[in-house]
Amino acid sequence: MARVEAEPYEFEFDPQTTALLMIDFQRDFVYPGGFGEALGNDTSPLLDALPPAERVLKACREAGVFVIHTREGHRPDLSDLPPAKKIRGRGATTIGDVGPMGRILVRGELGHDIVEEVYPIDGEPVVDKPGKGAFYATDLDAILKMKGISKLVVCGVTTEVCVHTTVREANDRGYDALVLSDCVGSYFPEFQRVALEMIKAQGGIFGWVGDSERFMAGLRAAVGDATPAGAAVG
Ligand code: C5J
Repeated sequence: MARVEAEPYEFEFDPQTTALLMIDFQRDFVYPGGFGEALGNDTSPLLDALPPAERVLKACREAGVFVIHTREGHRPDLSDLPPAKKIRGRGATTIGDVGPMGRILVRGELGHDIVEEVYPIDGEPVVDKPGKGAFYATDLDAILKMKGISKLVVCGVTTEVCVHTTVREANDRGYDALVLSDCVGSYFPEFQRVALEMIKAQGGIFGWVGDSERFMAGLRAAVGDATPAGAAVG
């Protein structure tokens, strides 16, 4: 059993029944030129989450923790795009329109895919989701159940939107989720802070909040590792 210092209290997990959930680390959100920027946002806070998330991903792969990725996006014919989502924001460029990295949030386009830093490898399922929550209209729950997963360690973007929605959905389905504060990113620092506060409030009403270093220390202690404590993995 691994133990991670976290808030509101220690997060305990068995690496065999835990999954690392990497939420929507897509070019459309993280890089300039995508959907995030089309909505008027500065994407740099999301870029900051990438190096720690990359270290956690590497540590989980080395420890044999099951890794699963998600992408938000829609079919090329936009048949799964609610009209309300298409027009929300009244932007000049919206989902399905052509942007600098192809059609925005459309499956198969460059901008829709996951950034190189945390790109999936063989054996890591990628779940395509049309909504904010990763459980809505996807087979994520079925995959986790088949794997015997009961706990989630969560990285991704954006903190108060797809990460928060997914953690809430996971909580209602009986999963325990640990969100790593430095591995999630928001365009708005205030939303980042409050979103994390909300997860761990009231005794962990939606889950736990930790960080990459404390998580990797707990993982190392459980599975054994030649890497000295405190040293960066990777
Ligand atoms: C947003 C997401 N922010 N992945 N999507 O529209 O959080």
